[in-house]
Amino acid sequence: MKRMGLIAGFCLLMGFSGVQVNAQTEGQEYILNTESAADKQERMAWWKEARFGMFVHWGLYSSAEGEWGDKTFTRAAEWIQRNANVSADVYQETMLPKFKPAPDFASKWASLAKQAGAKYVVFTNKHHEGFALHDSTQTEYDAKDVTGRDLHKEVVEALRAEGLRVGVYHSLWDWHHPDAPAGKGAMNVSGLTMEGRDLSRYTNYLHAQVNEITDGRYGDVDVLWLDYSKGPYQGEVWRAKQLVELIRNNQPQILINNRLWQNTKEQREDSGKYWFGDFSTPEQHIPATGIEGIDWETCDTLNITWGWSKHAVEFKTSTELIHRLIDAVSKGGNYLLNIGPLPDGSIDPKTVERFSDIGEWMQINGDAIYGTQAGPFSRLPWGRATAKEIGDGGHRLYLHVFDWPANGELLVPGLQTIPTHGSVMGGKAAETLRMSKARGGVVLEGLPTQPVHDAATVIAIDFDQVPSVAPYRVHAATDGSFDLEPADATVKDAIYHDHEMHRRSCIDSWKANAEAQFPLQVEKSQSYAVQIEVAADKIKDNATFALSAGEAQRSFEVKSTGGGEVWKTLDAGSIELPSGPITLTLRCATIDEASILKLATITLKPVASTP
Ligand code: JFZ
Repeated sequence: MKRMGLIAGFCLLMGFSGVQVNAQTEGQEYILNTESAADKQERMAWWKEARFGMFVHWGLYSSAEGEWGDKTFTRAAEWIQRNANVSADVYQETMLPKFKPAPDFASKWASLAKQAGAKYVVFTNKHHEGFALHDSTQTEYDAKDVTGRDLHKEVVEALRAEGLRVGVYHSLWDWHHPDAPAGKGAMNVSGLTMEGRDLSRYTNYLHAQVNEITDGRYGDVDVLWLDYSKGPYQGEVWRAKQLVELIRNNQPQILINNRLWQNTKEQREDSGKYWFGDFSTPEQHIPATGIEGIDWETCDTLNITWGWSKHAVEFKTSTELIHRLIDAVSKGGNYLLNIGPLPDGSIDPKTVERFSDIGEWMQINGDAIYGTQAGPFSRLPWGRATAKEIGDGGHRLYLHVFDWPANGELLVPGLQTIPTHGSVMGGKAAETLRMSKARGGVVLEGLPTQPVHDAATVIAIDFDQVPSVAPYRVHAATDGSFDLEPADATVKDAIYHDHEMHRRSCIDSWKANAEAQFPLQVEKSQSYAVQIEVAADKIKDNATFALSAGEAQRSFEVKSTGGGEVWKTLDAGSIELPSGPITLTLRCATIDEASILKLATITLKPVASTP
């Protein structure tokens, strides 16, 4: 609904002034929260307890189902307006007649989230396409004007009815508004320019719509998920400071994500002042070791699109998703898992199946997720760990075992404190575990030979003190060989990438003198044959590397493998490893700058010693 008088009044009231388009970095100079760290912790408390949320991408774009004319989209189907390069007029004309939400779609979303064990839901109030689900006085491009229903209200009420916290996604871009960013540096349909556009009119509109969704007419808002900033369009271009003040004034307890700014590594690591928002938002990616000193939430897709596409048929399995939830939480983060409902708001069977599977796992193991923190291990060969304080100075570790040991025995490598009590979650009460120090850690014996759950079975172990954990070392497998993963290394002057969808974890961007150091526990001094898995391209002269451990050293060369995604295993000769806790160092001796060189696994196989 559009009421011009109200807007003018609102703008006067808010004291809107001219826009400062050049003040890209001003956001860095102020701190959004002047509250104490303790007050911030209190504000974040429910969110850190929750650990698991459901994201919903649903709007007009859902009705395109990933198809525009003869073009199809498997990825980012919510971007179809821009990616099929459709003008706002044609898009509106095509999409509005298709928008026919089912009567009870919102309660279905809420019960799916509830059943899966999610504690909060973030839904797209307005995505980049500009169509708003709430009844906006700023535009007729909203659900109320089109369908007669305030869909934002329907969703919020359905979520509250299930006891879920309410998060609202609101796009900073707008492909419908005639004054929104366009042209150079902006995310919009191509061919547009800023000519004739008045950005200050758009930021007024943005602020006014954000005010509508936070001023209390839809009750409390627990999270505001703004999206997103890039290059010249960030911070004060959105009049970020004023916007944040408006939001905090409306909802003092609200949590705001970090996307009013572009999040460079430096910005994320500037943890002393959290001007980047209340939490950081890695996307479809779980940071290898979490993010030190910052609250964060990985948002993730079931397939590779946020909005529904009938072409996105490859879904992660329920097991993969459960592992990703555990992985994020074990590193101190939250996990926000997306659904892309169908055009009428209903949910496809594959999505329902996965959320039900997660719910089934959470029924048994919720205590190992809710209210937990990052576990104390940098790496565990069989899974992950989360941690919790249990009162009276007691501590509990939850061992999430992905690969269940068939012999009833599990080594917790590096653990130096013997637990006072251990039990398998969802296991038989009668089982008693024997726990003792051995093999550089604690060995648990008497485990059931079958896992409780195929994706992950959790063992809860209790301590009457903070358990002590020795730094991680790679141990040999039962056949005596070592499998070194990129994640095992401490990397200097090269870059470690953990596994993302369709990519493998690797170390790349090697410079001369760059190093990867692997901590090993070698039982027996002997010679090992070295195999190295690489993908390499654009290498003019061969790149040369040196592998060393103590006195032993071995050099080898790497040639192009025929492409940056073409993986080959190369023999790097053999090396004599001393016994004990050792560091195996891989150093890049020479490399030319234009080279692409990715290193994945290193395998060391014992060479039968000649008598
Ligand atoms: C954004 C949206 O564009 C996307 O549709 C989805 O809503 C996701 C959760 O958030 O994705 C981004 C955000 C930032 C960049 C790219 C995609 N970026 O900075 O390049």
